[in-house]
Amino acid sequence: MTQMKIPVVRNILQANDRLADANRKVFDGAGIFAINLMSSPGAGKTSLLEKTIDALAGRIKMAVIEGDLQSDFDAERIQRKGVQAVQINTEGGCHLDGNMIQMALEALELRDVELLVIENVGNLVCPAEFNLGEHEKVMILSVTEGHDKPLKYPLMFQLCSALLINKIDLLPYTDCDIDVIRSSARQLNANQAIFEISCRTGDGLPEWLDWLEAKVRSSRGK
Ligand SMILES: Nc1nc2c(ncn2[C@@H]2O[C@H](COP(=O)(O)OP(=O)(O)OP(=O)(O)O)[C@@H](O)[C@H]2O)c(=O)[nH]1
Ligand SMILES: [Mg+2]
Repeated sequence: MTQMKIPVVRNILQANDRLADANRKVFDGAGIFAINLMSSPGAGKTSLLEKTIDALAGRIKMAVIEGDLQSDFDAERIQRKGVQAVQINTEGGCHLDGNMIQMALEALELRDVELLVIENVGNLVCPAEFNLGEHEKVMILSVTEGHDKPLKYPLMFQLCSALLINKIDLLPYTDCDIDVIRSSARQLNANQAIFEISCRTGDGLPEWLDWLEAKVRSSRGK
């Protein structure tokens, strides 16, 4: 039997990087600071956005792209806060990619927007592999997920410039050791900013907001 040569698409990620570069040009051209917000399902991404929107109201104009397999629940939550939101449904896809963001940008009014947050699909693995053109990757780990997660799922921790440890109000009910999360995360990424927060009580949010505001302002100064 003669064997047919099988064509192999070698680098999906390379093609994605080209789209991400194009998105970055759009962000930079419009003076927008863009964040790719990632975590496991339910760690608190939309809750953090709701708190952040309230805190920055009147100071920084925001827009949000929401990524989910199905539903527009999260985009509705953002719109209820008075912020422009576009929902991407990946219909089974476990992460957002550059092409999806390119399409979502067409549906947004970018004028005057200073901060764009892209809430990725809830997943601790694949979203980290796909650049979207963002300026910073930010992640949340909630204490209910366990302190072993940085070393079990290292890539996201390696790539994110900020790690928010959320749901610290639940610490008394878990066996989570935050010092273990901190030291493992440091081992993976020595320069990462780490915040201990509760979106329920508001603890730790001022430090996160200072970090975020400083990033937006310094990107505008460039
Ligand atoms: N106790 C407690 N619950 C929280 C906290 N932050 C978020 N939650 C709850 O956790 C659940 C999930 O929060 P979401 O903000 O929807 O999480 P998400 O990461 O956006 O979820 P997906 O988009 O589905 O991946 C909700 O019931 C929130 O009320 C917190 O700091 N403490
Ligand atoms: Mg959400």
